[in-house]
Amino acid sequence: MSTIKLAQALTELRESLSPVRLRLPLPGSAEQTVAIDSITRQLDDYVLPRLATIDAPLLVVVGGSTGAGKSTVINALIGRVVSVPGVIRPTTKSPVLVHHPGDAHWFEDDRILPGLIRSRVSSNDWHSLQLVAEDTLPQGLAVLDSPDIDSVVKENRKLAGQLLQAADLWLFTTSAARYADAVPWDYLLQAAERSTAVAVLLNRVPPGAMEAVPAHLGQLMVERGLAESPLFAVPETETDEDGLLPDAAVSPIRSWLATLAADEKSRQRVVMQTLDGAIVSAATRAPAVADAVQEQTEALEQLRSDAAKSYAEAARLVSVQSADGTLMRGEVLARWHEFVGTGEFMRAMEERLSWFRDRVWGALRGAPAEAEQVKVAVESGLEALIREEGQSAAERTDSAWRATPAGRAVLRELTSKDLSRASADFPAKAARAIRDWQGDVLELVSGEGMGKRSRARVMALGVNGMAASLMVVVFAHTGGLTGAEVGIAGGTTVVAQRLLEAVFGDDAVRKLAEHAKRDLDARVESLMATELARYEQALSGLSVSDGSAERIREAAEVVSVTRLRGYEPERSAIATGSSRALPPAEGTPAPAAEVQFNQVSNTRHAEMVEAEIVEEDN
Ligand SMILES: Nc1nc2c(ncn2[C@@H]2O[C@H](COP(=O)(O)OP(=O)(O)OP(=O)(O)O)[C@@H](O)[C@H]2O)c(=O)[nH]1
Ligand SMILES: [Mg+2]
Repeated sequence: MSTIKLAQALTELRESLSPVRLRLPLPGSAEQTVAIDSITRQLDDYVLPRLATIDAPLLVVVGGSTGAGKSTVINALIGRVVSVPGVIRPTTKSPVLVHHPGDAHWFEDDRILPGLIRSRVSSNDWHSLQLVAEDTLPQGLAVLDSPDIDSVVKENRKLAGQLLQAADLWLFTTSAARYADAVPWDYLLQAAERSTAVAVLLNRVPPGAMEAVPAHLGQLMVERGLAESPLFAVPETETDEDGLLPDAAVSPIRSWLATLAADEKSRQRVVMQTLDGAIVSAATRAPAVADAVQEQTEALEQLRSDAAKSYAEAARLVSVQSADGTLMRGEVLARWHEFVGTGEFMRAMEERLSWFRDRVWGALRGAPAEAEQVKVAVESGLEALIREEGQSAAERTDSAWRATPAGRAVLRELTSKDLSRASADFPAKAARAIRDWQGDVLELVSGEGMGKRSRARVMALGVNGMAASLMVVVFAHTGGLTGAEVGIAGGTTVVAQRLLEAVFGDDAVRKLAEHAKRDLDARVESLMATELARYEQALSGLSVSDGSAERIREAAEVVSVTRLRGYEPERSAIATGSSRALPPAEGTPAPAAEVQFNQVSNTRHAEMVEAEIVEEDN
């Protein structure tokens, strides 16, 4: 059996889980967060240390509801008060671990339950573990008194769960009044599911109920997968002035535990049963954690892509509308008309190009104020378009996010920001981007106009007029429309085209227009990217690191495979049922399974205990 390889595989599983935080409240993620905590804790508190020190004493954790008599039973087992019982519920807060003095070294360091601070005095602190050396306890056996599992005190509940996960054997204590309560059964079912070694102690059974109640509890145990677990029934008796039960009440449990501790093989089998159950449980629960991690990643990816798509769409719509004539309406068109004059030009252009050129140039010369007006109109038209699309993208992203639980959760967290609207400085940024673009267009035409041929004409027309013309060409001409269509779409906008062609030549105009359009698109895209960054910011810090899900899945798989290879012989001894992990000891009741069919033995046992008590009383 290769415990080293198994320990390595389990350590890798532990490490694959430790950085995982499921930050998006998706359905089931809270459950998986609990699972991560529970698996890592059990690996740290029990599995890894147990695997490394397979010879350490058997740790029996006495768990159960408050008032069930856990502390009382431990005191009776030891024969003196080691854990103070009480009438105030819950009583025990700080766990007490009783061990043989020769076993002290197994518990004084932080081999198991590394989160608890060792102490030799009693305390009420949930972070401390009181160690009590007791030489009446057999070597190789340690008993731990735990707080209540279903406490009103949250820390008690948490600690009790943690302690039970660190146990080799649960001595689950309940009372005749409460043995059918739900919470204890949740624990017992969990134990059955994970093949944790369990013995059940039914305390405070009224004398008249010694037959019916243990039999009923035994039946419940059989039905819930605990047929192999021994069931001890302790009849209701008086405690002495120290709160101690008569010795006879617990002597069957004591002798059973002593037998277990004395027999190396039985002890090993109990350890192996619980240990292996815990390993299997970790390996089988981990894939669901991996699924949850993957769901987180996918949900985040979805949110990211919803936002990215919305803004890509915004940039695309601006790109289309700044090229299909949409902008050549209203103000821009009116100002352009003012700049170039009206229908005259159109007709003239069609008929006599040279005459047209003369007229156009004549009209343009000395009209810088009108060119400036075109520029202003373009500015506000383009700004309105970009603002509208920026706002629509915010609304689209917001509603896409609101449609998923993950998105709603992210938006809920962002109390200080409203992501359903474009950011407050978006209009200002858009205006700046447009002005910058217009600056570029101006540079573009003046750069092109430096050529020998065109220089004089550009000078004559004025750079501003040329720039305005190029913008008009961009808005009306580069969307794949033909000259005729442009004529229909933009009316006199075709004048801009002809004008520029006359100055720079056809080819150059096409290139200039393409360049200017590309430049505009790039500026709009980066504007939208700044807006998109707000959503990416909202998601930052929520992701689980790349490959986490795969790593967990693989680690769990390696644990399963290594366990099967290394544990096969050991397991078959447990699984065959030929030798139960928990052996019956002389003078103890039958396991739960037999209680149901052989109540006599249990009744006999109860009678025997009662008889001894009566004797003691006399
Ligand atoms: N007469 C009698 N009293 C008992 C018996 N078992 C427990 N008690 C009393 O019931 C009360 C609760 O017992 P504890 O031992 O403190 O119970 P516990 O399970 O440790 O409870 P928490 O520490 O709160 O989780 C105490 O007053 C005990 O003296 C019993 O068998 N007979
Ligand atoms: Mg107690």
